[in-house]
Amino acid sequence: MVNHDVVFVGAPIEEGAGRRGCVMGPDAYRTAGLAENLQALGHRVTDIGNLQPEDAHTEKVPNGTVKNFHTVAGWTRSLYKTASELGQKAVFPVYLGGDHALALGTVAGQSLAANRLGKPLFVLWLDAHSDFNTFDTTESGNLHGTPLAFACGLKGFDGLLGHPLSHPVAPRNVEILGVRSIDPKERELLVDCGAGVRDMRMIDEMGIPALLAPFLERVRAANGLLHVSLDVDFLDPGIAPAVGTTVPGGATFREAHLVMEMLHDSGLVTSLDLVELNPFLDDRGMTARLMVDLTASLFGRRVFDRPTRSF
Ligand SMILES: [Mn+2]
Repeated sequence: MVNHDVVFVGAPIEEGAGRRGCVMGPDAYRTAGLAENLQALGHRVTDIGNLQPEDAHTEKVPNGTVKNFHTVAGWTRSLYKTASELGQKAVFPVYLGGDHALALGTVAGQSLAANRLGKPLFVLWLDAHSDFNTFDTTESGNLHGTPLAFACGLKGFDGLLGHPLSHPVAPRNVEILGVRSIDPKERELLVDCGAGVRDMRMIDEMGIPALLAPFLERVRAANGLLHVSLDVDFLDPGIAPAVGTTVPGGATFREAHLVMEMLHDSGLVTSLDLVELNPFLDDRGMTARLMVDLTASLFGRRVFDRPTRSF
């Protein structure tokens, strides 16, 4: 098994979500033993602590619907800078969220880094939502519903970075898996841009391997880098209640672990977001522990490695 130099980047942003609590996410992962679990698998872990948002308060607010624009823009800039630096090093960054607005910075930064390394970036978006709204289409104004559209270079994100996005992700390199809630306007944007969308019905009818294996094969054939963005609401709320945007009918325990084990087997994943964990809504840490277990599967843990434990 490949041993990675894993770097934890805490991003306690909660201003992109509609309710408070994601600020506690990074520390919940630490408390649930994320570092210890990866170290037990032979990986080296460095936790650089929590980032701070840059100051973006002079930017013009794009419209009256968008919420907490200056704070989210500040986080986007600091995460973009960190991700573009880490993405060029021989390390495996794990971004501890924080709500999904953190991916405004991480995906764009990893994409810039991939370009500098001369490789295409692919993105696997594990989420109940497609997060493909723009500042113009968002109805809630919560910017955690926009990062994938921004990363793909859609227009209407002026002022977020302070400069145009130089290296967007090619939409055909994006695969959204597990989706079961899309707004009408973002559906149009998604269809137009050509990103891969695999909804829960497809998982029901075809199963995870038939959907995920062809995507991984495309990443491999292109000698690409793969960024995985794991939203807690990808999972069924019955096993993962600690998220502010639950949608019934999510991925089961077994489906989610299968995704992670296939990702590990592929050896293709180079960076990871863990987002939308809201510990304030958790039930005795069960969601934080599940996210830690899923991450351990992504880093190579097998059933054989798991000590039996009672629940
Ligand atoms: Mn999301």
